[in-house]
Amino acid sequence: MKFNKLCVLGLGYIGLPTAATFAAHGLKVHGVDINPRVVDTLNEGRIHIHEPGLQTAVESALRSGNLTVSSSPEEADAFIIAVPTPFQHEKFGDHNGLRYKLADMRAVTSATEAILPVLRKGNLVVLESTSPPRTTVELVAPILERSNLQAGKDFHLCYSPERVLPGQILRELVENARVIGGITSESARAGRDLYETFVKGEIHETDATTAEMVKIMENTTRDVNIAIANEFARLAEKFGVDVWEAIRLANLHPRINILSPGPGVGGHCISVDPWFFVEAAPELAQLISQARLVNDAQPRFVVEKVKRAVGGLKNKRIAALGLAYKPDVDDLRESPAIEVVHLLQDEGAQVKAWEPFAPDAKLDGIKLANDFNSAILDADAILLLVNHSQFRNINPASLASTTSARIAIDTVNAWNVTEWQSAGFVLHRLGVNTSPASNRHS
Ligand code: SAJ
Repeated sequence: MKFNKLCVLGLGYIGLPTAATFAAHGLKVHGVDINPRVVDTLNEGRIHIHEPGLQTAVESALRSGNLTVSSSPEEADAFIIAVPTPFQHEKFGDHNGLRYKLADMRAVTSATEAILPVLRKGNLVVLESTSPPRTTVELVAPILERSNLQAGKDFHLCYSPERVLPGQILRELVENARVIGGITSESARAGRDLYETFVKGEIHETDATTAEMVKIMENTTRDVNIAIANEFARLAEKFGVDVWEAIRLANLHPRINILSPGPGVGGHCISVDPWFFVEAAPELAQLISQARLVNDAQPRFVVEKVKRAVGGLKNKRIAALGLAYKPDVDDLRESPAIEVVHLLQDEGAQVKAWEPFAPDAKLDGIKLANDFNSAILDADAILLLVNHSQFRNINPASLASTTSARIAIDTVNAWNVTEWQSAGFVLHRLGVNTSPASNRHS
């Protein structure tokens, strides 16, 4: 199938890079976002998110005339839906006392409805948003069929998950393998024809529900693996072991690859997607829900550690470094670092937070420091929550003269104990408890 014009609904972390990449490969792309601020920003040639290389890619797509942006869809050969599927914040499910989160599918529903007036015979529609199993068949197809066109017969319909890593989106969009699930094999074939425009990785055709499950399985596996790393950190603290050293040694085994503990699991993917399985089949997703609970409890574990390190939290001044959900990105969604700050404040600590990638972020109940120096100046303790390169590269010897703090707490294994100690700091690390008696035989 040949495509000349594409309409991309949702111009966020996935939709915008996808739109720009298709435009760079010669397609006419019309990008749609319901947020007028996003549309205005793009039409002024700027972007509203931080992603390496994206500003340049979008600028040249706009300049070439291949990319246009507005708030409503236009007729096209193909439509890609790349809108968020967060979880609901007010409503929860319940299974034998297990409170689980529910997917909020409103954006997928309204984006699909927005296509209806412009859907034509022979079109291809692709859902990219991570969605609970059977969404393409049971939610998207019935909405599109209100057009009196039949999915799989009059138009093609696919589910194709995005699997790119924030921070490396433009490269991974092109290089990663891609799974394309069609509601018929002809639909999958049409999906392949579209993505072959730029995808250099292998393209695998399958059915739509398998493709949905593949995506959630990937992120669930990562979540479970991080949960066990976090549990190892807790166990290591109990036994007086350095978890980072233990993980390093265990990972020398050819079939073991333990991930890194940290302050918890955030972002809009891994902390959300496993709940889609739990919601769909709570009685079957027991390990999955337990892993979610372990990771969600990690900010509390960090706060207890800080409390011990500084001797109680009431009125203690804590400089919290990093609020993003992971290193070197500006994305604050579902960030465990933010949860840590809230919990510290609930216990009476005075927190000055600093996030270099989002210095102007507006966060409910959290006051951001004006800059790094004012965050640390009169602190009692410095708490590292995100392994941003610029924090990892801090020189403790120079830092010592710019802060009153002599206690530092590292939750991401970024700082070297010897260097920090020589600079006059007591460094506490997640997954390491220096107080139990030495484990070494003398
Ligand atoms: N984290 C740890 N320890 C680790 C690795 C990560 O605590 O060893 C934490 C991070 O700090 C962060 C969270 O987990 O808070 C998630 O970060 P991530 O880098 O693992 O993943 P995301 O959410 O940025 O991107 C994931 C990727 N999925 C997989 O690696 C299976 C990406 O490929 C997907 O495209 C993306 O989800 C998505 O959009 O679903």
